[in-house]
Amino acid sequence: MKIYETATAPNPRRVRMFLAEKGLLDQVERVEIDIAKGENLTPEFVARNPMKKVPVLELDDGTCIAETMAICRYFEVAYPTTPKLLGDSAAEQALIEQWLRWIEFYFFMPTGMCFQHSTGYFKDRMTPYPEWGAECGKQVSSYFSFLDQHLATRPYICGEQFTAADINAFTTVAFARVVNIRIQPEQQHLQAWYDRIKARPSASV
Ligand SMILES: N[C@@H](CCC(=O)N[C@@H](CS)C(=O)NCC(=O)O)C(=O)O
Repeated sequence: MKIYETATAPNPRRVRMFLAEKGLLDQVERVEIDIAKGENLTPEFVARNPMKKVPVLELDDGTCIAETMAICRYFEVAYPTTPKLLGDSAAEQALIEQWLRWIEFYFFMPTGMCFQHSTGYFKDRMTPYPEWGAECGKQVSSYFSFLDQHLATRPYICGEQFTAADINAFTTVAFARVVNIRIQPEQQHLQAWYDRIKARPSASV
């Protein structure tokens, strides 16, 4: 199996953390794609993912799976004896899914938009609107406050257990540093949670 990914990009990091938590990192060969140079726009890459984004998982039979959570789900189902990160019971699975969607739509997306529109990183392939970037940055800052309150009464996003929701929120908080949005000194619950996740070996892969 191969994973086409970019070491510095947040979505591939989510997959790497997920694999590390499951002890599966050595099951995949990593192929570095330089998205700044547009290596994700080549015909070879587009044949693997017509959306032109990393990460992409390529199975040994040539099947290509794009989308971070689709890739994570593949590993959750294909390796059932590894630690479960997407829940067990119907209610657990649904609640984790709810959080994954909240984090993706209301936290990760605005962070990505803030990055793209305020830095112009992809200006060779899109038109940046700095005002939209600033607006998205405000949404990111309010999500930091929301998470700080949420984490006041539980150690992990979904309660007592570490899940994929923690991976997605953690990688988003880390990514927000590139647009200068950081945990504020008064956000002690968020900071304690962040430090807890950062101490896990999977946070360094
Ligand atoms: N919804 C996709 C998003 C993937 C994505 O946006 N990847 C970024 C890197 S984090 C990318 O490939 N950007 C290259 C580009 O936009 O040209 C997922 O969850 O995997």
